Amino acid sequence: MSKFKMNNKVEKRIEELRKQINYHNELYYEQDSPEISDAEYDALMIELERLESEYPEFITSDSPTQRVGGKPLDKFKTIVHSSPMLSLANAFNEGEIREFHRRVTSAVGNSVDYVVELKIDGLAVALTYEHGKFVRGATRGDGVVGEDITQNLKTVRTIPLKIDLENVPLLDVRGEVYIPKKAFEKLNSEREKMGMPLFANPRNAAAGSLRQLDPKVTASRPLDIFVYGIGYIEGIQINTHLQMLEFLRELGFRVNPNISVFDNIDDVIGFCNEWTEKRDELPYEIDGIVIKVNSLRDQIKLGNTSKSPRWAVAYKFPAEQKTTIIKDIIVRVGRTGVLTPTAVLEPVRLSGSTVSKATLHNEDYIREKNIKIGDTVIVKKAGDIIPEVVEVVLDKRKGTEKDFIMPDKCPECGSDVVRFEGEAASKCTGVACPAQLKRGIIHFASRDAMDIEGLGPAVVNQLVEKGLVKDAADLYFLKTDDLVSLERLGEKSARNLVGFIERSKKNPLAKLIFAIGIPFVGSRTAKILAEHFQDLDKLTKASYEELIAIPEIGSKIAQSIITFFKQDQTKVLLEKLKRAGVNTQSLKTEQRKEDKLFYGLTFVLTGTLEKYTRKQAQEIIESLGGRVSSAVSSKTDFVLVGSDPGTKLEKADKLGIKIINEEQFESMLE
Ligand code: 1X8
Repeated sequence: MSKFKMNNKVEKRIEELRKQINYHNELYYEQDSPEISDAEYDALMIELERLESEYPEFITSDSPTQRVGGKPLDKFKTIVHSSPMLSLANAFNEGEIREFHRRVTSAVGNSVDYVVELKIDGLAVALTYEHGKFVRGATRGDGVVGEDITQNLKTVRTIPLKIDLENVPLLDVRGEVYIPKKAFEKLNSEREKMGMPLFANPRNAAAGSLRQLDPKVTASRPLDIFVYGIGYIEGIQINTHLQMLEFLRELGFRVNPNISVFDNIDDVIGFCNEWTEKRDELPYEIDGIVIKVNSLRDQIKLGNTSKSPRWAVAYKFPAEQKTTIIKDIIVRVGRTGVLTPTAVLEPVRLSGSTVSKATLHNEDYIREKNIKIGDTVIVKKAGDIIPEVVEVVLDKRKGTEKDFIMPDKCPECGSDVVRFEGEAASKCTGVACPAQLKRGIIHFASRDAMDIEGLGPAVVNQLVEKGLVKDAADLYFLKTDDLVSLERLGEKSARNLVGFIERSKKNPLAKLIFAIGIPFVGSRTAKILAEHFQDLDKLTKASYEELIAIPEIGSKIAQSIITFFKQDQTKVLLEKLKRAGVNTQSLKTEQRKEDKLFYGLTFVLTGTLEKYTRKQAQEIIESLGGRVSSAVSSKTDFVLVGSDPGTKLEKADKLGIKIINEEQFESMLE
């Protein structure tokens, strides 16, 4: 037999084995009704692995053997999502669901269909398919940039490696990876036997498993997925969210079956109440119900805020509640000088962690809830994170409880405390209050701000107490010797810290804007401001009108920015930061998208390029603000032609579209 014929036979057998294995995978993982024994399944896999190792030319990235193909990584690469992975706004009760409905109907009219789905308590991921092949998978990360966990996601057997969409250049599917309850119990009991630390809950176990650098570890974990949306797709016409889910299901993705469509909000609320009762019957954990406007057209009309879509809301199940005792009420001074009374609690287990403090917000809150020191109270976690007192158990009052009195002097610096007319907050008036300064510096150095490694609370407290740092800019004038004088900081750490501080001078403008601590300006808003103004000086001079004209900046934020930059303290700080050499202008990557070279231009690639792969060319075009489309149309601006071009060239010619070769393309980049 000729070698050619032999190979042909091997290739056929390999294809046959892959088909069989995929078929049995589906029966096993999707339908829960296997037709063959585990041993028979293993035999198919072993034969396929043997053939592929003998004939590596036939290995394809979507072969079932490739699910655990990768080697351990040193760290994850980052991936920019095709569109932001937004989080959902929450509704904690019926009233807030109705409020959401009012906002929706006032924008799109009264006739609205809602799709309601279970909210899976796992980890959000993005799955990217190019021409039907799974090529990349990422965590949500900060919503804009995630971590590349492709190798790990390939080990999740219910994620298809290949889908029937060869003609679609790009599909980005969104879903939630989770561990079923039973599998979680089993995983933890195995870990207990081996003396390994236990996972607190299935969500933590799923997160820990996906963030393994060695995909073999991930492969050993019982991960599963439900997909619920599309971040990006080209060339497919879909009109409703429900159609999108059906489309995904037909492609072979796991879509949760517990979905309903309602044309009125009462039924939506009924669905939420029903699942609040039934959630424990499910084999996996859910933490709420997702309510989405069904029509994609209406979704577009409603749009997004900076954080979340306006066309969806997550109804969160009522939090677990426990009783405990308020042992004391202490006062904490925040970064902006606000005094926050905080309850010191008899420690209690609550929704997966031990709680020993709860915020009491302000004097009015304490009075309204009639809270006294020594009270027995019901606590829960607000938004599932922050411990909060729900109410006092008045039956348990003994008469020995004490009233809380807001101190009239700051507990940290002794300055007067004031409470302005019409405001709930009491504030420390000390301009040099060390508590405010400490919190402010800790914020300045934090991850999303200037990201100065090694500058945690312990170091900051000492720097402030020793008078070495009176504002954030002083950090940049610290010498190694200053730091060596601090407790628990050796020569080497001190030197490193000086290096980390120095390095932070080159941070993008957005980080600096977030770091200086303008009230109500979070990291996301800081990015928007950086992109808009490109220069800190321009931001400091912006007028109220100019600020509110920026999409996503409202009057509260605008006012806060104006007030902040008027203060003398701010002016001194910015002057010092500049003198220290801290970057106050946009880096290239922060350029406004309107200013980018290819903004608004659509490219089509055809033929083989010499200097770049298609992907590289696409990345260059996109990083400069352009778009790459797979098909030539009247909207195409340039067709970039390599050798052996296809029919796209003829079409472009007919439509009179500008055709460029690689050389011309490069000259555009100069
Ligand atoms: C998050 C989740 C969504 C859904 C289910 N579980 C989640 N954790 C769903 O839509 N069925 S949507 C979502 C988000 O948009 N952040």
